[in-house]
Amino acid sequence: MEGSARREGAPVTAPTEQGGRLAGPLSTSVANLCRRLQPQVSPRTAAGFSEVLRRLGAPLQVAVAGRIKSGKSTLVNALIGRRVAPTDVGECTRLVTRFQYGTVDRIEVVFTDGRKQVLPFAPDGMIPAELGVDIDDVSHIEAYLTNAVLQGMTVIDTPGLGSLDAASVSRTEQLLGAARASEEDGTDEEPGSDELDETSRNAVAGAEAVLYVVTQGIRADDQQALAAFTAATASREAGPVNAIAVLNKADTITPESVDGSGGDVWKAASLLAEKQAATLKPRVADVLPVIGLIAESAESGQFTSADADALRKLAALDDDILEMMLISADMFTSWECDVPAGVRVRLLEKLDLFGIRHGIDAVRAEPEITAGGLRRRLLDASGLAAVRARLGTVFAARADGIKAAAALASVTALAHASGDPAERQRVHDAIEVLLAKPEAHQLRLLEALTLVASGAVDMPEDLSEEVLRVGSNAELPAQLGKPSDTPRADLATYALERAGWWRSFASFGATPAQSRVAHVVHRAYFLIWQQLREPSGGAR
Ligand SMILES: Nc1nc2c(ncn2[C@@H]2O[C@H](COP(=O)(O)OP(=O)(O)O)[C@@H](O)[C@H]2O)c(=O)[nH]1
Ligand SMILES: [Mg+2]
Repeated sequence: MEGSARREGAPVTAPTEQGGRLAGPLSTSVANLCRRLQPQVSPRTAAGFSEVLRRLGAPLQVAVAGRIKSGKSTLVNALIGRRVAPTDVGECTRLVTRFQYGTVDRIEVVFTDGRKQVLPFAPDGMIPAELGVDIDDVSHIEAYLTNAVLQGMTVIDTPGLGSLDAASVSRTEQLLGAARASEEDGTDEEPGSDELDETSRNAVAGAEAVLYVVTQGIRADDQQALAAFTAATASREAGPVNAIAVLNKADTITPESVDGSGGDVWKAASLLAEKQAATLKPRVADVLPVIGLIAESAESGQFTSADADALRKLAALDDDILEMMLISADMFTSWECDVPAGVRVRLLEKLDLFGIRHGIDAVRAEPEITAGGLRRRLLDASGLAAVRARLGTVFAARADGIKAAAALASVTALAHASGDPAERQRVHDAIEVLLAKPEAHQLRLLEALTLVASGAVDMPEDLSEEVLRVGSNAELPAQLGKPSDTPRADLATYALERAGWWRSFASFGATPAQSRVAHVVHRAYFLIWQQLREPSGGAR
């Protein structure tokens, strides 16, 4: 791309804690577009572009969304590897908290008027559940943590986007927007950002990707909840490109309630997750089962050697007694036994009954197992590794495309908000020029995918599935819907065949809107075919 891509070390934005690195070539071209346009637009739009530039240089913004009590904060802690977000109760669970990378651990309360106040961590290292300030004046909380995970993404914990009442949805949406407006540290280094008005702010506000947390009780209206996320992502639809869903609390599923589970909790969870994926399609590609609570305890140092000792003692009990105790939480804590009731309550809080049983089984299978070994067993049982892997392949690998697309959406929204038709046209033209470049094809594909996934362009089901497959997979065989060990020559033949098919569909079979999508898909197949023809493994 233009030579400036090489010099991306040069500060694109005011220096931030994130270091302002662009995610890749697509982000770089959008950044260049913003910089080129800045002198040609009104000061207010230009200020908006500065915001877009700053955002492009920050890690991917991932919002964790879902109903209240679906276990969002628990999962956030598991992902960060530190129990820092309060769960369950307390006023903090009603606020948006942004977890971002910082060189020193620090929490700030940001007030609606822009004021900030540093907050001490609670003695247990968490964000205090009660803030000691008037919560009605609070916009959101910023948590800067040294945890490495956050170098790759900023995690936004939300109170309850998608909860049933509209008021709480809109509060979350607003907070996500407001959070954006004052997220930067050292604002004064950024000339012009003060000129940002509300409309412009909203135009660049919001998360870029979403981790959607559902539980067993998913209903049709969770579709609505997913749609509600749109407003929080700067009017960009959440689709399979930038949304991942997990079925949390897999441990609480009664396997008997799921046909074909054979009484196995994890099997039941997988079956249920598949069903939910069908309900949530095409907004998410699939749904991964996970046990956030066990993941959190295993990953954040909550599971201690004292807990391991307690599990060992429990493992020594008679089967009959143990079975009785594991019937319910009440039975488990109230039964007479050597392990003090307080210790059992703690175990229950950290692992719940499923985790306790799993731990006991692990001890019985391997009596010499260490506390560390047990912790790893529990982590394995939580399903977190698969979620992490998915975050990596979906979000990390696509951060460039996701960020660039979100930035373009913001740029368009800013131009619209300006109310100046000439300015709007200028921006529009510049975007068209950018999108016409071959290297921007990935952006076009993401756009086409989003149009199809959101239903904005109607496609026969098999075709929309194909668009989703080509657009939302990272590996070539998966893009083509073929097993990963398919010979390259076969893949190439197939890609070429589909390229031809989509080209004729674009010309003959399609509506104008379908035709636009079809051209993009044709080109995608063609590029895949080109890659497959390259002698060495250009596939990755
Ligand atoms: N059994 C079980 N409980 C969980 C799990 N994840 C979270 N919880 C519990 O669910 C409650 C609500 O969790 P929280 O993370 O605060 O939900 P949020 O409102 O979505 O942030 C807490 O008591 C958690 O301990 C899980 O995977 N299994
Ligand atoms: Mg919460």
